[in-house]
Amino acid sequence: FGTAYDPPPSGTSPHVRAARVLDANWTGASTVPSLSLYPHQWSWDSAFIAIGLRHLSPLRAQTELETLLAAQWADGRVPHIVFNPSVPLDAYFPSPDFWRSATAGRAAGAPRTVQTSGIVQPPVHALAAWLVHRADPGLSRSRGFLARMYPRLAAWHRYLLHRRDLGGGGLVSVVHPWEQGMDNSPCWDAPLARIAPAPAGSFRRADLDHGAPEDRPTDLDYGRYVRLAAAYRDAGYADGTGGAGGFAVEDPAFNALLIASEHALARIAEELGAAGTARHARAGRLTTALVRRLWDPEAGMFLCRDLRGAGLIRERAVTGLVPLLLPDLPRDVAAALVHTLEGPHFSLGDRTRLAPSYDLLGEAFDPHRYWRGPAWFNTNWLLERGLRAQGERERADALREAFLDLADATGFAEYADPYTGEACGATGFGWTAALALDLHH
Ligand code: 9YW
Repeated sequence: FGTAYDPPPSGTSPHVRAARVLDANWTGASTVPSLSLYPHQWSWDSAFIAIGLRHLSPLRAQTELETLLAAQWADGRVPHIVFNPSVPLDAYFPSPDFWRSATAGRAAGAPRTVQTSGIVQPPVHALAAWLVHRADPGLSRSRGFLARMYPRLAAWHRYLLHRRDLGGGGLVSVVHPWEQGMDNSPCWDAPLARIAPAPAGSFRRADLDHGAPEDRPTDLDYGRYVRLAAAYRDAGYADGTGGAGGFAVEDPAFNALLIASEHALARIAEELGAAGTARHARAGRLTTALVRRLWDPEAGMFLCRDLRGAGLIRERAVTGLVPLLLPDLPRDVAAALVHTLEGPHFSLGDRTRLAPSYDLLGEAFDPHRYWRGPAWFNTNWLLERGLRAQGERERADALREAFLDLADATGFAEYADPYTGEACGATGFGWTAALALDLHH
């Protein structure tokens, strides 16, 4: 932690420094998010990493996604972690012996040859596959990259749309905070409060061997994460009952990424000589559902919906700004999002140089604690893309500059204090380096 990353000798460029992080984290078939904290393959990390890797090695970028999708379950789910069998069990918690994918996930079609978790992460993969293809279409075609990826990506989206519409309103729900990817966001405080935590002594947090406790989720959070994951596992990872553990939330970023990926999948279909029309139309219907179910005009942003509780969760978090990514958002919605991004709650370009993960004025705001305030690089990359999609070129350029400065200055940190830019969490972090490379191009 912190010192684990040796700064390269001076004289190298930020581009070379970012490439070195990705080389160091490459295992031969995929890239770890962090050598110390996260020594396996993570689903949405790999998608972001492939988006950056395509500028260094289109072949490695294709392999990254192929390795992840090779661990797909027969029901279509793409697991949030693919475990590396050569990493000791106690290096990360929860380890394969907690998830027991091969046995507990048998009915859902977990793979036999590789061990995985049983929950999912945001579907950035079709978007990543399309961008990776475009980096070197010749190589992609000669390897049949898209032809092999397409059925898997289609099954992944089918799983989400058919098994995970727990609210019945056309959107996908997450059944665990780890699925949404912003683990301890204050958005989850209310839905998590209903979950009885697993006893503190029943598990051992490997993350605290590598991360400062004040930068990480609390033991109480972890107790609840463990309880929820164990309940889902013990129900055979079945989605029929809808959130076996009592947690079911419709999240703006998760659904916006699905929509962006559905548009990408339409382009992939067209590249393969099929029609993309039905997929574009489905993405349009999802966008309508997103606005209908999660847009809050008063907050000027999207909110999360708690399906087991009181409806919209009145916390402002960066997830609610990510739909900026969607070019077919209604104009007034897009304009309100830009306004909110620059207003007092996120203060982009004024008090903060990168958007914080959570409301600067929120009661739960903490500039160092994980997803409760710090600025993360993946969400800022999405916002940069969103500003560009909405024609906000100058704002996008400014965010791009701030991203590149801070990524390099922090040694490609996992996250940073949104006011001071101080590095938090791990350094030499995969998606930070990868997305910096992407923004260089
Ligand atoms: C965990 C790997 C993952 C990210 C998540 C982030 C964190 C903790 O690290 O999760 O133990 O899975 O919250 O978004 O994918 O970088």
